[in-house]
Amino acid sequence: MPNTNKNIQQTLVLIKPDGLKKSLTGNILTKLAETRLCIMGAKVVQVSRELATCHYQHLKDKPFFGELIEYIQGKPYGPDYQRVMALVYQGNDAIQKVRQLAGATNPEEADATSIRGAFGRITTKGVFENVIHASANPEDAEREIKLWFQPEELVTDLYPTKTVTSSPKEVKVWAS
Ligand code: DAT
Ligand code: MG
Repeated sequence: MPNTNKNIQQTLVLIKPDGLKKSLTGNILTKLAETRLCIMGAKVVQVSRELATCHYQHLKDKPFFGELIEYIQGKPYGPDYQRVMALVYQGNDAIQKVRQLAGATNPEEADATSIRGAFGRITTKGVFENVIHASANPEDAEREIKLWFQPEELVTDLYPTKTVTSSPKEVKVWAS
């Protein structure tokens, strides 16, 4: 009998500003499509300092933290690239499959055929421009997906939701 045990996971992927600037979006999505994982949500985000700081909170005491926050915000790349593409993938062993494609954190140490190995670099300031973020474990994935996406931005409720009444506030709609 074939082993049909499934380990369905979700994972957050960010195509970082250097990936957008190097026109790697299509290339990366094609590689990710080979995993046969399912896209549950996708959007382009201009990353606030607050969002960047929350995302990388585990590194806040590192000497490279300041540069890392500027990098994920796309500050070095000019206004057209101050954004990331954020995606949520779901499927069997999603976390390990995407991490494998992404490669090691340090692009110089990453497998040459991985996304980071093929397209990443270390800047003269020591920033790891490693093109892509991928959640490292299920706990990180849940925290990161909840940080980057609201429930209505995902095609299904990946985590329990609740309905709240929000106080009236102005919202922007199309003018016509
Ligand atoms: P990963 O992105 O592989 O999960 P991480 O969570 O440890 O790795 O670090 C987040 C990012 O911080 C990483 O993608 C690049 C940067 N970074 C990590 N270690 C670094 C270092 N020693 N020097 C410069 N940047 C580093
Ligand atoms: Mg990480």
